[in-house]
Amino acid sequence: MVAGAEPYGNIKNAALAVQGERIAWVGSAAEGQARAAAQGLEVEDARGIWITPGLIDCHTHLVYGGNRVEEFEKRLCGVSYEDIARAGGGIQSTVQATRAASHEELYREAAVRARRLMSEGVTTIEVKSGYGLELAAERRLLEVARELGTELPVSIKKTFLGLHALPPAADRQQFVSEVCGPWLESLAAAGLVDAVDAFCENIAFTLAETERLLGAAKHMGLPAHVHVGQLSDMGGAELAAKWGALSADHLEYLSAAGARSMAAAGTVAVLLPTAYFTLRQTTPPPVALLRESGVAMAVATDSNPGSSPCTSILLALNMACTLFGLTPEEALSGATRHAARALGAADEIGTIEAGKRADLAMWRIERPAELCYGIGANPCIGVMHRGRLRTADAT
Ligand code: DI6
Ligand code: FE
Repeated sequence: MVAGAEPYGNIKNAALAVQGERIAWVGSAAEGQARAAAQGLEVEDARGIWITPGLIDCHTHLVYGGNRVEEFEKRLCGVSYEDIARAGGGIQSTVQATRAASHEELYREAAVRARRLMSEGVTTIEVKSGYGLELAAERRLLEVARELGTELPVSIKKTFLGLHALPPAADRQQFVSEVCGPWLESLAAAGLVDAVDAFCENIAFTLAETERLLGAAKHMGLPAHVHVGQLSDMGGAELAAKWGALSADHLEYLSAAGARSMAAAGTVAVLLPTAYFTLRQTTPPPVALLRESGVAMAVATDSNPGSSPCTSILLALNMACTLFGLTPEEALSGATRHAARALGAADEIGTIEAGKRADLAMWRIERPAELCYGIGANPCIGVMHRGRLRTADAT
């Protein structure tokens, strides 16, 4: 998964050198040995394992209180996700549980989920707020996200999902104005916002409301992600492209014009197959259209209590192949180089190249497609994060 000429960018019999937090050099084992001998470097024999870039989960809602298992049961009795949301359940019920939880509880539960992802080779996780819906509660979620990154050997990207759901009894216009004005300013000033996000959907926020957040973010020099086309096509992909969003996420409902505009803007399509699976949706994202249009596709877990109670990036890769028809090579690119692009971090992570961060995952597999093939298998035997190695036993 480097710049090698083989499929997956593979280099056979490869070696790499790490210095501090960075990859210093990548090449053939023979050359690596010669260099190491000449410079008197310490050498570790990886003995036939596969090394990939550390995996990147570029779309999660990892920090929240409680769970939504009752809603899961309701859906299995025929009530739809939209009906539950309209009746004040769904996101709103997680908001209540989140507000009721202490900082410590939120951290503890999110850390369990983060560790599960990390045990599958994940070295970077994007974490969205969005279950607070009031300034202090949103701040707490972003602080917990930041703490995950300082306490655990994983890199965290913090996204302020200001427009996730309208609090009950709130005035729409006033809420949107506060989110896009004082809330965003205050959270960004505290260093808690790497990017913004909005849920642009018929059960959530309109194009015009989403555009206000995108405009405010642009004004402050902050990048954006947007949830679009999960349940309907409202033209959100075009809007994301118009504002140069890093990513448009979900995209089950996407027109050819939407895909074209994303390609032109370089907006990455983040596909979330475990959410599609959980909601038992039947219209997959138009992968052929995305391919033809030249839109980069990332794959993520969307880990959240409602539509994707999933903490397995490998399951997301499997479902990207089995449900959406990605090739295993596309799926793996989706959790490495394209996920890095979706986070605006392609210079730092996502491939094994000299100068990039030494974030690596080690696997006991025969060929890379095995990372997409297994269901419930975890062949990860070690992870390096910022140049520091830990083996599976130590995680
Ligand atoms: N789309 C999603 O899939 C999550 N948020 C969003 O905007 C689901 C949120 C939830 O149901 O709790
Ligand atoms: Fe989401």
